[in-house]
Amino acid sequence: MTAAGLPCMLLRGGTSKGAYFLASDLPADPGERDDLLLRVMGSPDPRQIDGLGGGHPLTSKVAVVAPSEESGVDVDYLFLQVVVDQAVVSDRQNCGNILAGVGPFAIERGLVSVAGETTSVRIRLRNTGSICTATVATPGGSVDYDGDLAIDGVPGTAGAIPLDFEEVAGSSTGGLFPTGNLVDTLAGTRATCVDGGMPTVILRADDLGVTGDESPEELESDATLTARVERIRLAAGRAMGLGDVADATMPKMVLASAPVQGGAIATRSFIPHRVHTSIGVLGAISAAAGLIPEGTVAHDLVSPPGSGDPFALEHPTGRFAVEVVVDQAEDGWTLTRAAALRTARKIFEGAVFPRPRT
Ligand code: NQM
Repeated sequence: MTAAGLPCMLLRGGTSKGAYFLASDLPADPGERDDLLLRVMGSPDPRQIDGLGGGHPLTSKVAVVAPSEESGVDVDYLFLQVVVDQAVVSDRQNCGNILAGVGPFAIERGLVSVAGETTSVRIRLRNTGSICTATVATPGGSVDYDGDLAIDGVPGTAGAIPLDFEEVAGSSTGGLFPTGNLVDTLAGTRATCVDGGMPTVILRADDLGVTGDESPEELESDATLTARVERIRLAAGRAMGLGDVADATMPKMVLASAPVQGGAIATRSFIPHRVHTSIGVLGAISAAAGLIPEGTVAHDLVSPPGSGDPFALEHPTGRFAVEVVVDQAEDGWTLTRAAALRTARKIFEGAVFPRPRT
């Protein structure tokens, strides 16, 4: 007997792709919900052949959206990373790329009314409690996905969705520099631990014996390198107050090197076991925040942008420019501004038929 179909929308959000659901269409119990989502996405299976997932962490993502009960907030967004090859669904990290599709989804599902040519959607990121205001083009009363913004890592162009973040610094760990230091030595390697919405560890590519312009495949196939990065990550998890991160999808590990395409820095990001084909949104904001202050591990590699210009992070498929302002206050470092431009695309809307329980 075929199980009932589940209302679902598939959207590209930034450089990721995910299944978007109304919370009211999913079981309220997290265990039951996660079991259902594993079957929807086709995990665990390296190819996710029996589900919606695309066999890579960047295409194995879920957004759960609900009207918010909080005044001044339109919708609550819970991000769930469905691990490709393990029966694991994790709510321990945010995702700023999938976030780009939340405003359009909320408008399409009638949770937010169209306000005019553009509609601002104030979103609570339930994974960490942060807030983001997303601005969606809504000419003629409905979401317009088309436009002329190209983002590297996505073919063609689409309509810009500005994302403006609040309360992201330290949202998983309690501080922008959660160890209290700008540089730590972790498993024998210099590192900057930073949390600008995504717990992130910055390493110098040259300290790890690589140039930093390798492809994701080259980095992933270097067993000595990946084992060393993982040792540093486990030490960083403890140092950042995240505990044992062996099964967690963060902190992210960013290898920094001198820019080669006119950006401020070159990056390769382990997320944490596959290497990102570009870089995450909050990952990029966190990395920028951990590179800008003098004294951080790779600050001397940064080619500073002109005054008022965004901070462009080079990555394997191009560049991603973020607006990040970091200030030093009496009680420590603060993230005064965190913003980025993304696009989203509605790909499919209908019902998904989860694989039955085995
Ligand atoms: O850092 C991938 C992505 C992400 C996360 C990851 C993201 C973010 O590109 O905000 O967007 O690091 O797992 O979707």
